[in-house]
Amino acid sequence: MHLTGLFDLSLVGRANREALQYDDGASVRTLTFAALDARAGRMAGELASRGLSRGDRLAVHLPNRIEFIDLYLACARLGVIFVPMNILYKERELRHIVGDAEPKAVVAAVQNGATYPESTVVWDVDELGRAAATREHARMIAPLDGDAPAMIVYTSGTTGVAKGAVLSHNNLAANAITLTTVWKISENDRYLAMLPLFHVHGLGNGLHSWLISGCRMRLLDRFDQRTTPRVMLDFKPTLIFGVPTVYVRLLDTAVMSDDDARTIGDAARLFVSGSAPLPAHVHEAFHRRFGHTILERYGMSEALMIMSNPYEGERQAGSVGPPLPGVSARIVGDEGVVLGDDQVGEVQICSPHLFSGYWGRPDATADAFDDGWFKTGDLGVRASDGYYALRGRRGDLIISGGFNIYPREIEELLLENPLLREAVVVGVSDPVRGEVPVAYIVADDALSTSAIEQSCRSQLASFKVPRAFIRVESLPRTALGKIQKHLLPPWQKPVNS
Ligand code: MCA
Repeated sequence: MHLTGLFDLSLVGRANREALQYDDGASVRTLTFAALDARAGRMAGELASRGLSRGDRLAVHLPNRIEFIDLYLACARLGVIFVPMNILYKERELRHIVGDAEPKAVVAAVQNGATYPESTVVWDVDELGRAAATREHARMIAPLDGDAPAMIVYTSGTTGVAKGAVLSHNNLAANAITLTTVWKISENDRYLAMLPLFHVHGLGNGLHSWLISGCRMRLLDRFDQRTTPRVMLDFKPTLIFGVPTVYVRLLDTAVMSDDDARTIGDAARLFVSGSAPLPAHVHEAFHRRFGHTILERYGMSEALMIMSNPYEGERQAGSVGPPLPGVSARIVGDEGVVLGDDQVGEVQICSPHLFSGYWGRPDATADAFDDGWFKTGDLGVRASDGYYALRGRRGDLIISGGFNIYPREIEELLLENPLLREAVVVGVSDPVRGEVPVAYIVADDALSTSAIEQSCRSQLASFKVPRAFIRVESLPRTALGKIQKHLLPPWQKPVNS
């Protein structure tokens, strides 16, 4: 179905209810669903007048703000394919996405100071918002099939090049209908949106569950340990979606007192964690301090949500639960053999939320599937009770603060420097972010570490910049030349860094 039909359950059906609170820089403003509907209609009119129509792409490079939502709703109405880009991305990363998705324009906050490829049409979000505000509210809804693409989400691969996962209206609808059902999200909820809207977690799960259920949402520009606890005390959310780093931060007694934690816990109904593994000790400590058992679930950009611990029933620490309704899963061994319980293999799935393929990459798409099953690249095991546990990745992937980092991308950048002969990037465990990247390099003495770091900083999103560059004489390799990461000298995080 057309996503707009689902959104209208609230935009039209709950027109006079309070939909959203957000900070416009001067004060906290409240909008009803009718007001949101009108904003979306005006924005759709503005985008159409600028030549956007069904099948065109619009890239959006914005932090969380109201216009992000206007643009998303407007694109869905027009059948324009929405391409969110991580706000932390630098020119190198943006150039690749813009070159690949070929959007008609990029919407950005000019004061972000980001640089886009020369030929890119950039629309300043403030100017666009002002232009939209002068338009009549018209409900322009392009007819389209539910299999039409709604979004292209860029996700890096082991090749180091980000590929665009194409998600359809049907994919996003099925995912959100499932989540609102299994997590019992209703219009009585109060949802705190603090995760970035440019990723599937904040957008595909958060924004969609809000719009379908018609609950009340408080939009924050981001999670900030200094300010978010205050908002939690004021807004009293019942529903919180977080990544493990958020929960680790909330457990810090310097961030929040035990009393405040209890107050927040008493008002809340459900805390969900995803995007990275939640350590069992965080699970337990959170239960002690907030009186809630975090519900851990598993998903990825290509497949949206895959598995979830139950709302009713046992939420097991270290497990991601059974597959969600409609999702079929199997564990496959090295020889392509389907394995039984308690055996570790690759998680493969079929699902109504599964993407149709990578934008313009039939070969990568074909590689990602095995006889219709999507190869997640994650290793997992199913217990006899039907719960799954993840056991790492097949390929290399570092997850830092819930953001995915593919070592290959950083290695390729490092090796562009002729004074640097070899480089390997590994994930080192970190108590707050889960993992952080560290680089081992073989380089000429003439090349200073600070110059290498500076070059990474200017070209990569900050979370991808290695925390340390360790010089080694040579990289330990097998006879076949494969790098033996376990033989690299260990790195100790300096105190206070
Ligand atoms: C982080 N930074 C940001 C933001 N988030 N800057 C601007 N806007 C943001 N939204 C930067 C900071 O500037 C800083 O950069 C660095 O990241 C760490 O920030 P810090 O203040 O120390 O924050 P923190 O307390 O460590 O918390 C970080 C965070 C952030 C807020 C938890 O990591 C985050 O929002 N993660 C969520 C990622 C997410 O939504 N992933 C979903 C992917 P510097 O280092 O330069 O100072 S979707 C997915 O994985 C699948 C589908 C799934 O299953 O969900």
